[in-house]
Amino acid sequence: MPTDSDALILIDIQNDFCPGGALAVADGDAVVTPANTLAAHFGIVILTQDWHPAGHHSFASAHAGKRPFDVAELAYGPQVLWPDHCVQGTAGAQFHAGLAPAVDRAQLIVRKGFRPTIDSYSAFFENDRVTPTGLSGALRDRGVRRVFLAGLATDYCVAYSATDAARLGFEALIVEEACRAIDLDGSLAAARRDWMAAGVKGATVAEALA
Ligand code: VGL
Ligand code: ZN
Repeated sequence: MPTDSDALILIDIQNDFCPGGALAVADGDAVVTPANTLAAHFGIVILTQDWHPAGHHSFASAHAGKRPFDVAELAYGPQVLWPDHCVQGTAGAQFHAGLAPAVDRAQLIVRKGFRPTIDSYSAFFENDRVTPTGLSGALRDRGVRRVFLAGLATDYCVAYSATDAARLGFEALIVEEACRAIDLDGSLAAARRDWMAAGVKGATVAEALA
């Protein structure tokens, strides 16, 4: 059973990442049921919400001549350009309606990607890799030592969050059966290499609840 030093972090389970959404992840809504199952058994449940202003720099539409999934050089390095998604206040930015049980259990909702010129994949840092979201302090203040991560997308926001958690000294486990990937040009395999190198482990839903 999860203890007081365990937290569940549910990443970006929002309409725009689910089928029919602006940046739909194949089968993305399949994570909703296992996410709710996990949330029911963790005392500390934290959600992240991708939360971009209109015209955000990670949107291809903000760069003349660029198309979604092109890569641009931004001030902090290469950045994949996405379709407009998770714009603040839109239906696409809302959590999937089926996630309501987990949303009700959440102690904290971390919004990210709201600075107009910096994207944010990780729940801990903006993509400049130095601007913190505050989540690390929130976890430490609660006495958390181990985090289980699930949600969307495996190879971007889940992978970055888990890798940062491990680097920050938390034990980090990805519950892959409660994740789905974008898998752009081998991004899932690359993300898996990175998170394994950082010491991130995997767990099934059953193992997370055991
Ligand atoms: C995400 C791309 C852009 C994610 C967010 O949640 O994985 N991916 N914004
Ligand atoms: Zn985004």
